Amino acid sequence: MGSERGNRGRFITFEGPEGGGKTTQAKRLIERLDAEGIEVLYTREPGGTPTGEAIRDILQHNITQEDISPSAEVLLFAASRAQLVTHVILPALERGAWVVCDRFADSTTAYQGYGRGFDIEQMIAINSFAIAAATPDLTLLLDVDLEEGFRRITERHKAKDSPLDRIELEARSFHERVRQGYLELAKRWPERFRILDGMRDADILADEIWELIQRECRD
Ligand code: T5A
Repeated sequence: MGSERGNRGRFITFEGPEGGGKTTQAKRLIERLDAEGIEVLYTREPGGTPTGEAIRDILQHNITQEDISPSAEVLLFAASRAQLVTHVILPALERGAWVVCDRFADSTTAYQGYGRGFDIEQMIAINSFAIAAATPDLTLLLDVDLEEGFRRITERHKAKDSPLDRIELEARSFHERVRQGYLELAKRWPERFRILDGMRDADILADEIWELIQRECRD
């Protein structure tokens, strides 16, 4: 994978349903890459730029206190993404740095497409407008069952004394469609998706991800 890309950095995304351990694994991967002396940047969606973080407050914390229409939701996620790609991801990749992104375009296809029921091809077209040349080299899908995922995020919210956010509060059937949707996307793009069992111990997963990175992303 690496040699075709010359000096461009590698772009790795973490995806999956709620509580799969994306942030935990993204941070572990960053530590290992850092220790190898690789310049690497962690970012997340929605967010990662001042505009993106403002959009995150609208989408997750309902700061406008206005009902967000489903189509506005799609476009706000896409706007946050376009900003992140232009100002953060592409400049980093072009100077040879690696980028690890906690959720990216596949989240819109999974959540707004499979979850909300928007046309899948339309979501993919909107994503491709927003991401331009920033297609991930590798997408790590942390698959987890809903009970375990929600047990984890509920505990995390309890520890931080924070409420579940707008999307976490969606019905169980919504989150089940999201999970299945991700598995469909992994079938559609087998060249970049790798499915990992997010139910397993975090240390074991971190080792498995590291092996995968060595095999698939290092020249
Ligand atoms: N969204 C996002 C859309 O609808 N469309 C889009 O286009 C985009 C980009 C973002 C929300 O926005 C939606 C999806 C989301 O609902 P967020 O706050 O950024 O939300 O958070 P998420 O990305 O959803 O992250 P999660 O809350 O799902 O958690 P993670 O990152 O999967 O899990 P993590 O690492 O934070 O771990 C959760 C807890 O579990 C423990 C951790 O210590 C932590 O307490 N844990 C484990 N426990 C046991 N075993 C393991 N293997 C564990 N790994 C982690």
